Amino acid sequence: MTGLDTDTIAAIATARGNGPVGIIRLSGPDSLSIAQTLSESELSPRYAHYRSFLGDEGQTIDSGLAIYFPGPNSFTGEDVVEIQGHGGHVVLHTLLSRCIDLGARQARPGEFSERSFINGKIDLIQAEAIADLIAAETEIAAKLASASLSGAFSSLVTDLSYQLNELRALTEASIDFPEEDIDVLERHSVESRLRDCNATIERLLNDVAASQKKTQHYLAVLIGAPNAGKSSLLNALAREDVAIVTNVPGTTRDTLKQSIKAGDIVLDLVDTAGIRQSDDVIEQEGVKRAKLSSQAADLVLHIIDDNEPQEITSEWLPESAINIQVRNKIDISGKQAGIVPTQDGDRCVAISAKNGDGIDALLRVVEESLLIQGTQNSQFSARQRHVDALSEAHDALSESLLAFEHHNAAELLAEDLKRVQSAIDSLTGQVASDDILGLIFSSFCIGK
Ligand SMILES: Nc1nc2c(ncn2[C@@H]2O[C@H](COP(=O)(O)OP(=O)(O)OP(=O)(O)O)[C@@H](O)[C@H]2O)c(=O)[nH]1
Ligand SMILES: [Mg+2]
Repeated sequence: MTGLDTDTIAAIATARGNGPVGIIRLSGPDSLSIAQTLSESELSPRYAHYRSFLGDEGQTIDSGLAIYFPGPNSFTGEDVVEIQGHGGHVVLHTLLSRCIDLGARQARPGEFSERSFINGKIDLIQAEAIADLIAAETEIAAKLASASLSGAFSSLVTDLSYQLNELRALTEASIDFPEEDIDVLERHSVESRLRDCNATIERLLNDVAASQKKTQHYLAVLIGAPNAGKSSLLNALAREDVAIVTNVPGTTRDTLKQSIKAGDIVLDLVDTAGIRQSDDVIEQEGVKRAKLSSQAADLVLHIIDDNEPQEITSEWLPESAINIQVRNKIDISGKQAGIVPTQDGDRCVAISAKNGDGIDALLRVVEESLLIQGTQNSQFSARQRHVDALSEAHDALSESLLAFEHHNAAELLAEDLKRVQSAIDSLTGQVASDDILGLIFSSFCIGK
C-alpha cells in the first residue's frame, strides 16, 4: 500500500466461474495503449467499441466491447478501460495474461477501490460500502450499503469534522492571543457547541450500532434432548437436507452449521448433539461441543418434543443468549401452531418441523428478539471500525469536557480535541495509517 503506484493494473472484474459476459478492467497510465494494442484500433472516450481482442500472433482471443474512461472522470480517477468479452474463465484468463504481457500488472484485492480512494473519488466509508454492497446478504443490508455509498454517512461525518475543526481553531486562538483579553471560548460558546458535537457523536454511534445489528451474522444454536427434532428443524429452516435425521436418539454428534435468513437478518444456525448422559465417547464429545456452542450463542433455540416434554437444565441455556422455547411435533400433539403465551413471559413457539407449521412465526420471533429497539431507524451500513472510532471520539470528548469543567485549561482542551478530531477523521480516511488501509482493502475481492 504505497499510494504512489503509477503502474497499470488489470483484473477480471466479474465473478469466478463461467458466465455469459466477463469483464477485464484496466486502470493506470498505460490502460489505453494496452487496450488499443489488444484491439488493434483507436478507442474514443466513453464509447462502446465492438472489437476483436488479439493475441501476440494476431490470433483472435475473443470479441466484445472495449470502453475507455479517461481519468479523472473514471471510477479510480485514472485512465480506465473495461473490456467486456465472453465470460468463460479460460477466455478471461487468456485476455488477462495478454494485458499483463502488454505491460499491466495483476491488481491486488481492492486495488481499484484503493486507487479511487487515494485519488479522492470516494472516501473510506464509501469504499467500505462498495465491499458491503457486493457482500450484502439481505435486501436491507444492500439498501444500507447503497445509502453509505451515496455519501449519507460520510456527509454527517464531514459535517462533524468541520465543526470540530472550527472549535479547535477557536480553542487554540484563545491560547495564542490571551493578551486580547477577550474570552474567545465564551464568546463563541465553544463549550456548549462541543457538548452538541458530543450529542451528535452519540446519536451517530447509536445509529451505527443499530446498522451493525441489522447486517451482522447471529449465532443461533439448536439445543434439546435427543430426538426432539433439532436436525429436522435445521433442515426445515435451511430448506435443504443438510443434517441426518433418524428416529434413533443420538443421531447427531458433530455440530453442523448452516446460514439461514430470518427476515432481514442472517443466522449461523448450529445443530448439536441431543443432550443426555451417555457412555459413548463420541456422543460425550458431541454433548461437550453442544455446550461450547450454546455458550457462544446470541440465541438458543430450545427444542422440546411437545408429546414427551423433556426439558433440559438451565446450564444449557446461557443468560448471555436470548432463549426461545420451541415446542415441536405439534402435528402429533395437536397444539395450535405459532406463538404460545407463557406465564413468565418467556418466548415460546409451537411448530412442526415435519410439515412446516409455525416455522414462519418462529422466524418472526427470532428476528424480533434479535433486532433491539431502534434498529429500525438505521440509515447506512456500518462496521466495527466505525463503532470503535465513534466510541473513541465520544469517550475522548466526554473526558475533555469534564476536565475543562474542572480546570478551565484551554491548552488541555486543545490537545484533547486533536484526539477527538483524528478519531472522527479516521472514519472517512482523512487520517488513516497504511496498516489500516491495507487491512480494509485487502478484504475486498480482486477486480473491485
Ligand atoms: N411427527 C413429527 N416427527 C418429527 C418432527 N420433527 C422431527 N420428527 C421426527 O423425530 C425423529 C428425530 O428427529 P431429529 O430431527 O433427528 O431429532 P434430533 O433432535 O436432531 O435428534 P438427535 O440428533 O438424536 O439429538 C425423526 O424420526 C423425525 O422424523 C415433527 O415435527 N413431527
Ligand atoms: Mg439431530
